[in-house]
Amino acid sequence: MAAELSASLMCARLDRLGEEVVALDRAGVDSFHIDVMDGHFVPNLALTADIVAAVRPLSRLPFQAHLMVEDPAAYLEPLAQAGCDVFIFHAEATPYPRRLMSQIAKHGMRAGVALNPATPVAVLESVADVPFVQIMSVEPGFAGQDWITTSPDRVRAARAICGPDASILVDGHIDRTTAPLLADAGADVFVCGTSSLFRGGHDTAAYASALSAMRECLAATTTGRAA
Ligand code: S6P
Ligand code: MG
Repeated sequence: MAAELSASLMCARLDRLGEEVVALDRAGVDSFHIDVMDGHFVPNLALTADIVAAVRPLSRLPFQAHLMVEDPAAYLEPLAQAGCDVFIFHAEATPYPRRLMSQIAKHGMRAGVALNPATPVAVLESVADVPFVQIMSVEPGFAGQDWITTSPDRVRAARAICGPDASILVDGHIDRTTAPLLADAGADVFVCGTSSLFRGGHDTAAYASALSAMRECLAATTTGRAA
């Protein structure tokens, strides 16, 4: 299975987000990662459904929304209307994950469940047939943080619970050092932010070069799962 490299749009140049989406699409990203925050679940604010709607016509690639909010259900309608394909909520934000997953499906989106670093991976056992899991490898809320070194162990545990067909996304300080460790543990979707994709220039050539470096390091992983 090929690794999916997802561009974290909150790390792009926000003063010209449309141009950034076009450049990233041309450079070969596989999807866009949209961080949505409410200032309560995490002490920050980020992107919104209106911003997604504004740039959505510029790419046919999947848009995945990562909901760092206290009431994810309130964002279903606006994000579905804006054109999001994947809706990833935090397990810590709802006591009724199955109900929310069914609401996400009714809105035509694929559901994903995200776990904060302090949340036991075993909570996934109580949500049957989780098709898409996101393991945070930093505390949510901010880009540019150091990664949490137990993250590969958490990915391994999630893979054991969710099985070979689930998608396991990792988010937080994904770079050429951390991505192979996470891939070997069973991750196959990698959020690329300031640690990998947005380190140099903000144009198609710079992004293509950063993506190629990421694919090269993932191709060398031992499991071959994400190569
Ligand atoms: C963090 C957010 C992430 C970041 C991304 C940044 O709360 O969920 O999606 O945007 O992880 O990447 P980096 O390489 O700066 O950690
Ligand atoms: Mg995120």
